[in-house]
Amino acid sequence: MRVELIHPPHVNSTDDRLDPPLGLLMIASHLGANGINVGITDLSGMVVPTETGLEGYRKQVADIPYADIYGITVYITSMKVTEDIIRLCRLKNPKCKIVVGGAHPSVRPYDFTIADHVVIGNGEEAMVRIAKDEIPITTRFVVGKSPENYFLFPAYHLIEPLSYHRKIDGKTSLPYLTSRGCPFSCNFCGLSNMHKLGKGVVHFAEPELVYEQIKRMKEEIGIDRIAFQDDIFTMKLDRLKKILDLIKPLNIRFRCMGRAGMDTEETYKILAEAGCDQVSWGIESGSQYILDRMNKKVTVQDNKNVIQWAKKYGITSRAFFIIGYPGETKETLEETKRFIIDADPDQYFASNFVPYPGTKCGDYPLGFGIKNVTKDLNQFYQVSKYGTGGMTIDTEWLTKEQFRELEIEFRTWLNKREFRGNKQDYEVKLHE
Ligand code: B12
Ligand code: SF4
Repeated sequence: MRVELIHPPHVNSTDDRLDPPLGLLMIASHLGANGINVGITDLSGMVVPTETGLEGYRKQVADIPYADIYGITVYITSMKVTEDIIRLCRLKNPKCKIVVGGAHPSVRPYDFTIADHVVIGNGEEAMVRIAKDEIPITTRFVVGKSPENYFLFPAYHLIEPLSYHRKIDGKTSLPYLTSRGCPFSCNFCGLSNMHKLGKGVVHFAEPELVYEQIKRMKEEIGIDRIAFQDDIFTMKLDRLKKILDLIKPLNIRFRCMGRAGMDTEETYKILAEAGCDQVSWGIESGSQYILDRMNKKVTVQDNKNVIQWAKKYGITSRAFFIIGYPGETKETLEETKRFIIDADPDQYFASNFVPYPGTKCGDYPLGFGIKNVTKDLNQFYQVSKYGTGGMTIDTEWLTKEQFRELEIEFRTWLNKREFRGNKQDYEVKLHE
């Protein structure tokens, strides 16, 4: 019995080989722990020749090994590519079972008539049951249950860590998680719905386990740069202190995500002392009206505070913004500009608002003043390959065209700003 887990390429991404697919690494470690022979094929970094269709892919995926079960991770924007990959897997082994899971199948399982099983939620436990033949082939939708341990050591040995592009302070990094879940429920985000952990439920790894695993990453893989992928790494100050005290002697450099309104100045002091290179936050907007409409549970001042604290302790501050959220107008975008001038984050990233299925905005668009959403899921990306805007939508406040005009003006203004601190290669190109 051989299971092959596949990460499809992402056509519209600026660089789709930044990070290895952590979800598949977690599933693979559970399969391995259950004695199942598993491999990972990561097709990221491939230019997909859409013009040549299936023939084009055929050459590129010829290397996918023969397997009895293929498990594919699917983001909304990789639906089309996934369908092609599934056809090729069936050519490789006509008797294979196809399983899909991840962000999009978890919230829109009915979109996947082409797969044998669609896993909804976290995939570790479900994939083991499928591989052990405990799920009848007639059961198409499999709801993932909580695994006994959310924090097995990810199966990094199945990938080539140095082939990925994300660098922290000049050296290749690996993604790693110390918690699963987020207690908030912002209207544009589908996380709690996607992972089926239950509203507001968060699972935490013990600080000692985090220390042991990071030590392993250093000793066994030679990696001393970690991209903490937790939605909010800084969530509980006491726990954070314990983790940082333990890992400090390992001399790693890392980046993570913080949370305005929750973090204190002390958070940034202890992060800096432990080797933190960069913190990012979903700042989203400089307008309190927009933040409230998003159910972000944060004030403009909270957002400003975290940026100032990070800068005070020498940590690169990276602010993510969403533009075009329903309610956005020329005036609210001006407020965001004023916020950026005032708070002056070192780095910034603006994504166009996208009403993803599984989020409150995506599932109840009319309630949010969103109109005429396209059915073409390939359009659901936030930033295009060239760093310019992705999808635009009509809202009660702005038409697509009006928004695009404001967006171009905003991006032109933003791109003239200094972009400080360590950069990824694609960012060097975008900001040169
Ligand atoms: C890191 C990250 C990235 C990274 C790296 C992605 C990678 N190589 O893995 C980068 C920056 C490249 C990225 C890019 C994009 N991302 Co992103 N990303 C994330 C983030 C923050 C963490 C992902 C992660 O590692 N989670 C931890 C692991 C353990 O969870 P997981 O991946 O979901 O996997 C679990 C389950 O989903 C399931 N599962 C996953 N795959 C499979 C497969 C099978 C067979 C089974 C059975 C189960 C299963 O089991 C896993 C283990 O429990 C998430 C938000 C989040 N917190 O999840 C957004 C998120 C996944 N991204 C999102 C989006 C929209 C994008 C982009 C389209 C953005 C854009 N350009 O417009 C691109 C698309 C990239 C692509 N490959 O298609 C959305 C997805 C929405 C959707 N419905 O599809 C999310 C949810 C953020 C959000 N709320 O908007 N992303
Ligand atoms: S946007 Fe961030 S804070 Fe809000 S629900 Fe999603 S992960 Fe949590």
